[in-house]
Amino acid sequence: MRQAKLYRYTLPMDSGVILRDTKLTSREGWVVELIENGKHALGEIAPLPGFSQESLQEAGIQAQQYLELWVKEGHLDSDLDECFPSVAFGLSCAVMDLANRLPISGNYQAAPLCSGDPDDLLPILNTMPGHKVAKIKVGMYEAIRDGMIVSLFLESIPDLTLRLDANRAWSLEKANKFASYISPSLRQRIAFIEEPCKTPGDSLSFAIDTGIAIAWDETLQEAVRASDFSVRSLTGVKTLIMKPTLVGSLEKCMSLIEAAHQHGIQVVISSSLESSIGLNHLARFSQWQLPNETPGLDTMQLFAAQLEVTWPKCRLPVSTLDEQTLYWQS
Ligand code: OSB
Ligand code: MG
Repeated sequence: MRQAKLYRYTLPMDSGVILRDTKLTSREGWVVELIENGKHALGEIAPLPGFSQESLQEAGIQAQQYLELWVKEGHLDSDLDECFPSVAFGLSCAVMDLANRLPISGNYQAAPLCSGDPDDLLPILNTMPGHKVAKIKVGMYEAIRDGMIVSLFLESIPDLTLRLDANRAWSLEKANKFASYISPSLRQRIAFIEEPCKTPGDSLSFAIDTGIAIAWDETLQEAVRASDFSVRSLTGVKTLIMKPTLVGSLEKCMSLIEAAHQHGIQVVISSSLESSIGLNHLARFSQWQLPNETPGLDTMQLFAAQLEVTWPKCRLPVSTLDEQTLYWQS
């Protein structure tokens, strides 16, 4: 006996979440539920506005087609990665979980994300056990101010490692200006800066000129959309930021991770603002495939509610799937 359900959810966001210049007041997406022989598994399909190419509606229609096939045949016949990335991700999570192929234990160790006032980070860092690593968004204010803040953090907390994310904000000149405020002896405690410059070429020049390691986020997303993509084209960086909702199925993510490691590139699993359902799958996937890498999943704090399952230590109210819209069921 097989059954499938497709829920459509809407969750309120914390006030002031800005995504590519647009305020995000709520997050919308789909949750698939697979039921077979009394066992249930969930998967989240949540295209991210401004990042995903597919719309919420397109993803839902495609998900329903694949679910109809699954109920009839018991498997997802064709190659999942012919689906939209968000659909391939969500369906693969549900299918893998149902088959007990996605190990239960997750990596919930967070690199606390600071996108506003860096002073908010200090109390969090002071209570962090073990290795201190945090992520700061830069490029939103003056490059000089960013440089001074990063330098201050590294100087005042000697066991701190920082991940930075500039989201392609700077010209090569501005990026170098930023770096000039960070003394060379502090630079190796910047684990990486994601996409410092407007173009990948300038980001590579920045890395060579400053000795600060860089990571691809947007560049990886653009590359996987191309049909003739190869990880070889991404060399020159230390790290790839992998957001599975924007990449595709867990199987596709695994083959990319393997190819990246063969080229000596690290991979960090990161969120695309999934609800607590997708976020838990990402934590489990990261622990399974990248047991020594802290994932970039500190995004529950951007929401005003969790969905159906809880995220460790998160005190936000939990909205159940019953409270959401059951859009389709077999
Ligand atoms: O700027 O990298 C981004 C989440 C959704 C959309 C864009 C971004 C993010 C994150 C996720 O930063 C958290 C992380 O990568 O640590
Ligand atoms: Mg980024």
